[in-house]
Amino acid sequence: MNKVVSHDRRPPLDAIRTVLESSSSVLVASHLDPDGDALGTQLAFAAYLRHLGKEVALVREGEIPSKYRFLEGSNDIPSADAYDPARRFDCAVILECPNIQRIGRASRLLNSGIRVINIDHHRDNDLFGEVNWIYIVASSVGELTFDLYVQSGYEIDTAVAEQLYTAIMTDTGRFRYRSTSPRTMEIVGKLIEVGADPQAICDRVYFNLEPSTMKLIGKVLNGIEFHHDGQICLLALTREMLQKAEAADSESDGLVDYTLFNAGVVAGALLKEVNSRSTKISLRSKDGINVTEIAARYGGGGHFNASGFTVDMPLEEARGHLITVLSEAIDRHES
Ligand SMILES: [Mn+2]
Repeated sequence: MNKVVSHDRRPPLDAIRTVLESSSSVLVASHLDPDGDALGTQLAFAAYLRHLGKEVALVREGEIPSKYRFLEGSNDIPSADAYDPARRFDCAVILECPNIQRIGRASRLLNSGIRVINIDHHRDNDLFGEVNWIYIVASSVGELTFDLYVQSGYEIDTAVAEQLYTAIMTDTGRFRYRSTSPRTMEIVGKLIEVGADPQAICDRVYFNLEPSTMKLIGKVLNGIEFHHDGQICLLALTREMLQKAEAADSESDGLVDYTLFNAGVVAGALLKEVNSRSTKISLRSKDGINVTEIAARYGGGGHFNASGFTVDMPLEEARGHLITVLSEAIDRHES
C-alpha cells in the first residue's frame, strides 16, 4: 500500500479521487459520542459521495444528541450493530478521529482490504489511513471538507451548508476559539450565501433547552462560590438538585463553562456528586494554569485548559481538597 500523508491546507485531491474512483461502496464514520463537527461533516460527506454515484453507508457509535436532530439525515444513521457483519465495503472515510480506536464498535465494519481515507485536524493523529489529510490549523473537519469541495468543484446545497455550518460553529465554540481564522469566516460566509441561517442554527444547537435544564442551571448557579481572591470559581451539582429539577445527568453538560464567565477567574471547577462516596470533577482554566496536570495526578486527563477526573470522596470533602490544589497551582504559576 502506498501511504499518502498531507499536512497541507490543500486537500490531496488526486489521492482521494483515486481511492474513491476504485470504490463503489463507501462507509463514512466518525468518533464515538458524535459532536457537531463529527456529525455535520459525516452527513455532508455522505451527500458528496452520493453525488459521485457511490453507495454510501453511515454509521454512528452512541446516540445523536437531540440538538443536532434538525440536520437532514441525522435521524437515519444506523449504529454498528444494525449492520450485517458480513457486509463489505470498498472504502471507509474516517472523519475527526486521531486514531482508529475512536470509531468504537464501528471498527467491526472495517473488512479486510478496505481502503481508508483519514481526514482530521487533531495534532496527535497517528496516520492510520491509506490517504491521510491532517491539517491541524483548521478549526474543524467541516472546514477541511468545504475546501475539498471547492477543489473538487462540488457545489453544495442548503442542507449541506447547514451541516458544515453546524460543524464549524460548534468546533469553534461559536467562532470564539483561537482556531477561528480568516479562512473559517470566509467559509461560513459562503455557507450563509448558500442558505445556512446563522440564527436558526445557533438557536437550535444552543438556545433550545428544556425547562428542566434551565431549572438545573438556576440551582447550580445559585450556589456559586469564589475563592483565592476571586481567582477560583466553583460550582457544585448534587443528586438532590437533579431530582428537584427533574433533570437527567446529561443536562449538566456545559455547566462548567459558567465558571470562566467571571472577570478575574483563572480556574474553575464543577463538582458533580456521583454518590455519597464519589465525586466527578470537571476543570477549566485560562492564563497558563495547567489543569490537565492536576487531573493526571488523580488518574484523569484532558487538555491544558480543560480536564476532568473522579475522586473517591464525598462532594464536601472534594470541594475543600480542590480549593487547596487549585490555589497551589495558581500560586505556583504566579511565583
Ligand atoms: Mn473537530
